[in-house]
Amino acid sequence: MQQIEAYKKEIEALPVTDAKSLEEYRIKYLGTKGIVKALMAEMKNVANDQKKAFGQVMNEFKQFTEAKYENWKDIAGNGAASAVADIDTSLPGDPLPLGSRHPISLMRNKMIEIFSRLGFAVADGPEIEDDFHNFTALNLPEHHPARDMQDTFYVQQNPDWLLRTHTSNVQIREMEKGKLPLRIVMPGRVYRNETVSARSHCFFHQIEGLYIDENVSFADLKQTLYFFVQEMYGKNIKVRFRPSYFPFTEPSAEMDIECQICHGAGCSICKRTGWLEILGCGMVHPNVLTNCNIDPNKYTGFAFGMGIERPTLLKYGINDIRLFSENDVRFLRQFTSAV
Ligand code: 2NL
Repeated sequence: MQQIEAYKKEIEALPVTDAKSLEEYRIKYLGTKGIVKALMAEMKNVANDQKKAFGQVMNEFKQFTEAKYENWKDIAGNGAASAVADIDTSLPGDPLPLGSRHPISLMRNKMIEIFSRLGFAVADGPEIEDDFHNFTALNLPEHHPARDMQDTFYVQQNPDWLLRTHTSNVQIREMEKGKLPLRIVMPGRVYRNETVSARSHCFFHQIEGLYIDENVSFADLKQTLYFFVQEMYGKNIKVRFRPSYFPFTEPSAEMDIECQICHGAGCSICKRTGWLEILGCGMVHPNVLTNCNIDPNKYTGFAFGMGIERPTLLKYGINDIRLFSENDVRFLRQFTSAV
């Protein structure tokens, strides 16, 4: 019994820290030729009247050595050592869950990518804008319906501030910098005070383009936009330009593509016309150039603007514009992609 007490003291002082010292401990105390087994074998030499007391001390010692072993195995030894040995580093790692790109971002990135191949850089600007950069500089006179309170969200504390109604404010700011020539696209979010429905929202996305240099012509405008839709919808796409009006361009036009649903036959999507309107464009109005300190006798330029939501709805067969901003993961997960 004194011997058992001595063993206990020895065990308490043991520096078991790694797999090797743990294994040495196991063999010495718990192995088939170990101390516990040897003490058990002593039982037969113990006098009958002491067997019970010795048995109790013996059992307690056995439990003590086993508990120590389990405890050490958890902290120091076996866990770490065998975990290292069990890892096959040649196996591929656990896959990380991929997020998904928003469909509006997918469409916007594709548009940017096409224009970047033509040398257009991406420009960005504020969504809260002053009246000058959103309206006045763009040749929008004060009585113009686009400035009506019904369409525009104004900032209550300062009626000169508003949420931009198009991304043209960025073009104005770029022109103001005075570095020409300029060849840029402006993607971004814009705001209109409209009733929210399946077809329209009070905020949406737009991409506008601007090219200003000496001798930029309407032919350059047409060929640039024709290249864009060919890259977007395929080489055989049919297009048409219709005369139109915008205060900031003269002349102005709208470009239609052959309806992607009925291929010109006429359906509910194209309102039986066979054509889909996809963008507005024109030669930058001389007043706009003058407002930005650019000499309209030396420089000309073209500009265009298109919405991103509508072609995205068409491309993915989505029937409600509100899905874009509801953050429903069942909707968003359908666009999982590495791009
Ligand atoms: C549309 C039409 C357009 C522009 C945007 C523009 C900007 C400046 C000067 C001249 Cl700074 N033009 N932008 C020009 C024509 C059409 O957008 O229907 N957008 C959705």
